[in-house]
Amino acid sequence: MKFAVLTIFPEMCRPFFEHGIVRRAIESGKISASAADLRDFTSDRHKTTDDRPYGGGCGMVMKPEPLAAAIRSTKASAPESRVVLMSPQGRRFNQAIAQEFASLPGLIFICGRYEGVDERICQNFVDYEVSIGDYVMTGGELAAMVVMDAVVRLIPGTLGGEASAERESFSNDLLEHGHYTRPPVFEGEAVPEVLLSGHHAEIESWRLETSLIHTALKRKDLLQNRCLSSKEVEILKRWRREIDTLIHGQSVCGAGSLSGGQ
Ligand code: 4GY
Repeated sequence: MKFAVLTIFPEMCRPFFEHGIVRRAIESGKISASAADLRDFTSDRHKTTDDRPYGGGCGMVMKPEPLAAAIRSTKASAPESRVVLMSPQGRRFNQAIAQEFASLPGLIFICGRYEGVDERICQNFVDYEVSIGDYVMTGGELAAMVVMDAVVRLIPGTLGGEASAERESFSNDLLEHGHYTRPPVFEGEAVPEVLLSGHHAEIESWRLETSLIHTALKRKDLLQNRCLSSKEVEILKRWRREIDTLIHGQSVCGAGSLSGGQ
């Protein structure tokens, strides 16, 4: 995977390339990453990358020529790369898009600043317009780093050590189960006993159960967009029975306990 970021602030990306999993992925040759300065693709002596909007109004627009030149220059050494524009108007980024991106040979990120990028670039040079959420930042650089970060860990061999990205949150559309490490008791809170038991099958079912219940409580929408396995249906029914028992126990104490004291 070849990542290229086109920006007027290439220095913003360097620390990201120089730490952690991303750095290791570069060192091991699993990915390459570069940040090109759009000013290097200007032809006037002031190295102008922005200009006033046609039709008037406040703010500035990124000029098309430096962007087009930078995209063409990057594609010359990575002709298979796709161009991604980071913008609040794009398709909302998620794990499925991260998977799709991870299978591509290269990504070229266009990072807008000011009021945005000349529409002719958006229409004629861009393959994907992607948003990381419904808010407006001062530039697309952080958004590009968010996308690269989610993509890099899906490239085989980049996570190193343990079983891989497959096992965890969102690969099965459930939230992660809780994680615990030493000490066994921290500020009066003990680690769930099953995790100390060494029973791998029981540990796995505890993990599935907590994942499912956390998802049901915090992100119902994730379950609604997904088929449940028979094991998962089983777990949810058991919880329903337990909650029913709890409610029944309350109602026999008197009608007032169910009405919430109003
Ligand atoms: N949200 N998701 C985002 C963003 C900055 C003005 C256009 C976002 O992806 N990018 O807020 N980008 C804006 C700044 C020009 C891009």
